[in-house]
Amino acid sequence: MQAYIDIHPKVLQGIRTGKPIVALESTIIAFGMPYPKNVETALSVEKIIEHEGAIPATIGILNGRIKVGMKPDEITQMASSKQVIKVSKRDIAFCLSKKRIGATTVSGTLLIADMVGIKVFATGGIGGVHKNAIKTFDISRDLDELSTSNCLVVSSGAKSILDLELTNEVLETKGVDLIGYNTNEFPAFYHNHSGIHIPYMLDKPEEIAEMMHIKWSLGLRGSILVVNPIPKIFELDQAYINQVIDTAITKQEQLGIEGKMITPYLLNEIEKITEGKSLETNIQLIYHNAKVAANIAVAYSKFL
Ligand code: PSU
Ligand code: MN
Repeated sequence: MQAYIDIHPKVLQGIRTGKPIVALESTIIAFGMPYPKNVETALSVEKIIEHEGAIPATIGILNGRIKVGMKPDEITQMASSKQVIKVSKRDIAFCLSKKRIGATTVSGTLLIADMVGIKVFATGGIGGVHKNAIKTFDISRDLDELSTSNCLVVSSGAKSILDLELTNEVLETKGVDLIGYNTNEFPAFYHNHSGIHIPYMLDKPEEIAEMMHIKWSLGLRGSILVVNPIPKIFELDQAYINQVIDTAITKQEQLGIEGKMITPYLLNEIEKITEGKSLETNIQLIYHNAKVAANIAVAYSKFL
């Protein structure tokens, strides 16, 4: 394994000594935001995690190596490249063998975090069941990887580019623990009103840490999804953003954008239509998720 993975010395030391670590994905950097805002955001997210007393570990692929804990110049290299592969499980070996730059999705990052033993991961939104999945079969690998990896993921739910009801059904089928952080409603990323009820709500990192400990002590394999609402002041109007999303999906279908480029296309299009408003929201909720994830990692470190 070591032949293909570089773990940043700080992260490695943290893993060995049971320090709090928070994994971060890189698809959000390469495909979720424009350059140079993506670099700025990625570095600020790391600062927030450090400020809360945890070690950030941005994960991606460079020069034929999986990087766990990318350095600022590596983040910048990925963020400014136009030749990046979006990496989930099936892309890892190809990307390494061809020494391409690979940005890991939630699923790719989860898989790698699990390989090296990182237990907490912060992201923006997870992938899920796409709106017309009944015809296209388009269901994100994220849901499968959530069911097989053993990690705690903090996200702001998922965007309504997805069918959030069906996404929740699949999360249940796959046995992914779902906890609302201070909420009983599944957040819809840009706003907090999906109408989907979450039975379990917790509001203290210590309570969540205890749940992690109990679940994995019992050998109950799989991840825990903590959904964290975006702070009210940053919420976008529900009717407005839903209309923007519909416009973006119509355009994507007309252009025949397919497969794994659908999500990046929609994110980009939404940003264009909202003239950057969606990007600002996106950045704020990632900051918030990073903070909550770091707090949970710190609370969980007493079990390590
Ligand atoms: N949803 C977002 N922002 C993102 C993504 C999804 O709101 O940046 C990215 C994540 O990396 C996620 C991936 O894991 O897209 C899912 O892609 P797909 O739908 O192709 O599985
Ligand atoms: Mn897909």
